[in-house]
Amino acid sequence: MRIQILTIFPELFGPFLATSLVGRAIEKGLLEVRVLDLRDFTEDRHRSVDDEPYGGGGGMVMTAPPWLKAVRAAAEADSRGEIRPWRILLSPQGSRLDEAKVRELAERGAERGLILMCGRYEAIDERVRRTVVDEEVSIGDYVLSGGELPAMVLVEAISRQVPGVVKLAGSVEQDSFRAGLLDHPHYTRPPVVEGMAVPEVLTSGDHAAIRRWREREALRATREKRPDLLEQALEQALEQAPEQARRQVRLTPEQRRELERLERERCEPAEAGLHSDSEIENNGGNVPQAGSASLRGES
Ligand code: 9D3
Repeated sequence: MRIQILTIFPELFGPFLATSLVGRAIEKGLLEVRVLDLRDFTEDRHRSVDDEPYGGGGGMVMTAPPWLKAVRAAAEADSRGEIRPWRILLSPQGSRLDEAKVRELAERGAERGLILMCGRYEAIDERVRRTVVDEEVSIGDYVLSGGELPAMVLVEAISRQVPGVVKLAGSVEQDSFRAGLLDHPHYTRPPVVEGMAVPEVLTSGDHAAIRRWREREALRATREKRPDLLEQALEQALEQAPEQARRQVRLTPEQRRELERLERERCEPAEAGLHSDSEIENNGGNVPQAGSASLRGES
């Protein structure tokens, strides 16, 4: 996949593109990233890319001419016959990036390449958006100083979708039961950390029990930290497959029962349900952990 980035701060991308997963993807030739300095497309002595806003008001606006030149040059460099690269403006006005959008952009990128346009200052002249932008993307509702970090976010997320970049860890089957849910807790050596032991089930060697524990803890984590994701999964189920929704789309019947059990548990006193952090700290290395004891007891 070919990605071109337009920015007035090309130096921000150096270490990012040389490091870790993205660095290896580029090394392996799975990904090609070209960073272009917008100032190279200016015509004046000062290489200026901004000016005062028509109509007044604070802040500066990026001027259209360098953008039009730069985007067209980048498109020219990566055109495949009639197909030109997909041009994305990173912008607070864009639609919010999520994993579905990442997959969509990864597909488009594979077909035609991507141009990522990073703005700075208060805004970009509207005529840029109207002439050389296919899509506006935001990475979330908070204020940054420009599109460079969002572009890196996009590059990293998209790289992970390129075949061969991420080595497949865990089975597809394992992944599907957690689709739309948060991950379960993880543990590694040493077995005891400041009095906190590893849940017994994980060292039991009982793979079916481990699977059930992980599934349950994924549900618990989602309910506790991102209840909106559970609602989303159920909503999607109702929209996409009204008939099957009751049975299952994103959640298996077992998961549904588990969720109902967790819901009941939430209404009961704390000792009957989750162990608090202090209990875990004070249990001197004894095994009961994050709810595993009570859930074992119930089933
Ligand atoms: C405080 C300035 N804002 C006035 C309402 C407008 C504004 C202009 C330029 C806010 C941010 C920026 C620079 N940000 C981006 O270019 C940007 C961004 C972001 O700030 N948040 C999340 N995603 C993105 S993508 C590009």
